[in-house]
Amino acid sequence: MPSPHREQTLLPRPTRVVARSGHFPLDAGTSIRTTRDAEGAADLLRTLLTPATGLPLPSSPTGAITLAVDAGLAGLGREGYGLTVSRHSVLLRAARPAGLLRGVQTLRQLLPPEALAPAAAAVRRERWEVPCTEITDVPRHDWRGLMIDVARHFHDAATLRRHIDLLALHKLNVLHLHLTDDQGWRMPVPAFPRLTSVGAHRAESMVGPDGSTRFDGRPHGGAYTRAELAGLVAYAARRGVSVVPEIGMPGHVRAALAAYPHLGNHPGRALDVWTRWGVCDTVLGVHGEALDFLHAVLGEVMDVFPSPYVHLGGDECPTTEWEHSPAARARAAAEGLPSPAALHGWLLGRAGSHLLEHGRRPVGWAEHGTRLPPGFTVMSWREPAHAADALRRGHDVVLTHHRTTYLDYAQDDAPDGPPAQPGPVVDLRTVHAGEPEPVAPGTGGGRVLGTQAQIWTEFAPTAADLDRLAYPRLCALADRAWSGPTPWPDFTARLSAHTARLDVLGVRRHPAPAAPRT
Ligand code: TNX
Repeated sequence: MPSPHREQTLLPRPTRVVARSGHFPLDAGTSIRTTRDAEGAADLLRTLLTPATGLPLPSSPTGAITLAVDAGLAGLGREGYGLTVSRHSVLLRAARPAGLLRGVQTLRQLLPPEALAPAAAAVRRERWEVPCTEITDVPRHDWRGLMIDVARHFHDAATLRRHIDLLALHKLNVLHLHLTDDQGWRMPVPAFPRLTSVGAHRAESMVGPDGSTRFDGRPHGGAYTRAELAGLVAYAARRGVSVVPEIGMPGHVRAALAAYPHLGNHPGRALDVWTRWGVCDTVLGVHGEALDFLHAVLGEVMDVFPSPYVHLGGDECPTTEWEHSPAARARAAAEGLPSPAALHGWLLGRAGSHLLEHGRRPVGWAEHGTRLPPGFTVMSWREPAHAADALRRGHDVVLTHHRTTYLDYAQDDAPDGPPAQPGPVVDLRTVHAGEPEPVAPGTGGGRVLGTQAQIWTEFAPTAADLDRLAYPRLCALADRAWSGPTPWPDFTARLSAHTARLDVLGVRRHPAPAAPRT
């Protein structure tokens, strides 16, 4: 017997749900009718349901399931949708194709959890029942994402595709890939082949946090091919997920400098791909060759990733090397900068302008004591005050405060828990509560685009680690990002039903208690 209350288990919570009596039967005879621009959503529905249910769900002009793009529904925005399930028909409508992709996930969650099974675990039934309901659903935020750091530990394309599927299930729409860091460079750039032949491999890894003196003694490495990245972008697009690439600069570039030492501030000095965690002193040079390098890398990034946003890092950039380099000091003076430290903003400004000239938008991490150049979208990770400050200065903001969105922090204080980034405990309830949203100042100010979770992977070498860190905390972030604040008991009730979906999908989740904390 299907649960009569399945519409109460939807995660994220829809804006408005009216339960009706009865069920729509889904069986071998059910077909899908589409209007123009709705074929992608029909394909996704089949991709998701056919392997588990065995139902072919062919397209037909008389299908009982209608998927319709109707520009007249502009009030639903880019991703909103309306879903009406009655005894004889299902009508899913949206103003834009992206809205239909969200509605398809809702329709999937209205089925029993077994309907999410992979083909190998398929349960064959003659008929599946969708409870009758009327749903209108519009997201609170446009940017609802997850960052995965594939630099500290490489995670292959198959693992990322799985995460894209899970993001889509939760109506998240951004996969931010942290592709480069001191410990590894994961994206090939044809003009600079050593970035991956050398920069993608390190000799060993530090065991334990920054400052630890223990190493694992094992090499580590990996890089994507261009075809894999292009495939990932297409796979994500079919599910309504945008892949936002991050190429970190001017700090966090040691892997690139190990491959090409002349791009740094000490051309003759050989560097290794870093084997430690923490903040490294090595930063990019500010000479012509370094700028040419950035242009080549960003050109390739823009070729592979159609995302309107490209992340340029900008975090944790020590300025000592520039202060001691005659060439950098000369550059600072020639540019009229008050000090070599100001080269940080200058270099980001140059890279950001290059993106803007090509119709893309630069994104950066907010840092203490330095401001991102105009035109940057700001990720405020250190302090909530950075978000409010950036908004006032006209930047759009993505809320990424470490205390509520860093999923590399431990999720409970169990003394024998798996190794985690030292820091505050970020438990399920903390993620669900989030940080109070800053109020955008209105005219002339920026906009809060949304929020995203971060998985830094110093302590997450395996695919199972990613699952455990992301789930169920990412469910809480998704709920907040799509629905806005929801009451904790309401969230936990929906999560405990939703957990059955995660289990059918084989998610190796953290066994977080779904019951309210006392
Ligand atoms: C800070 S957040 C970093 C990362 C680390 C992370 C560990 C940010 C922009 N930089 O480089 O991986 O802390 O939690």
